[in-house]
Amino acid sequence: MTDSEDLTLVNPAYFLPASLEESKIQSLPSSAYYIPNFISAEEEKVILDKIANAPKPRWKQLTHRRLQTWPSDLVKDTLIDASLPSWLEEPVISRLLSIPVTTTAPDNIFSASPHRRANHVLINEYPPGVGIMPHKDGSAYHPVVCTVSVGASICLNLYKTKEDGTLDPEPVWRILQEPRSLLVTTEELYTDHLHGIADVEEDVNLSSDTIANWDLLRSKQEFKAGINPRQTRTSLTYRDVLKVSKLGNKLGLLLKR
Ligand SMILES: O=C(O)CCC(=O)C(=O)O
Repeated sequence: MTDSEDLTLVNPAYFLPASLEESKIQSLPSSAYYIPNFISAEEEKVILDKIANAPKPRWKQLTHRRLQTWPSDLVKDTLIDASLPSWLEEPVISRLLSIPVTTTAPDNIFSASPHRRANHVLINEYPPGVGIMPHKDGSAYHPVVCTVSVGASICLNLYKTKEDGTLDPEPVWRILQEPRSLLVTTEELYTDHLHGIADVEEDVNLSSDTIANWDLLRSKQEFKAGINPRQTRTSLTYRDVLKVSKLGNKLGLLLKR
């Protein structure tokens, strides 16, 4: 066995389950899946470099957080038809489409979505102490979100609304997302629950009792003290935007005349 083969056994470059069912977060309502080694460390580095080297106007600066939208912002919930750059297609989209939801049928997580694939990626960068308010993703998208995390770990909180319609500020579930992982949320979890990230310098009280995907984590040992000191974490959220306008193509043709 060569040194590099040995290294691969200890720290496999990436690892995909035979079906998403194998990676289901059992303690959550339908449905969420967590794959800890969805991309390799090398692929993570390429993605981080591409994000860092994107043209400056790509960044939208919010008060504490900044984000990039690919291929573009939505206009009235509509995407102007355009391809994603190759570094957002490969390896993530082909891997998403390659994993069947169950081993008994060929369907993947986007088989029922209008374009049968993700056509939009939001990139959010969270420095330590910065999160995102509890929210729902809304009706512009097919109800499947695939989140690839890079750079560092972070805790995603899931919330319920109370009977009077107001937000219960105490999260009902927490999901720990490690760098290079994939989290897929669908169905009721997408439509009925809110998600958010706390504005904290460290995630605390992490254990098998408090983290829904504890059994699926790659590095439980890293969190055995129950703490995740935040470092800059970036997420890439892949979705299928329902309405796509070919307007961009028509405009392009007109300009070429
Ligand atoms: O960064 C994340 O994991 C969550 C991002 C998010 O909530 C969103 O894009 O709507």
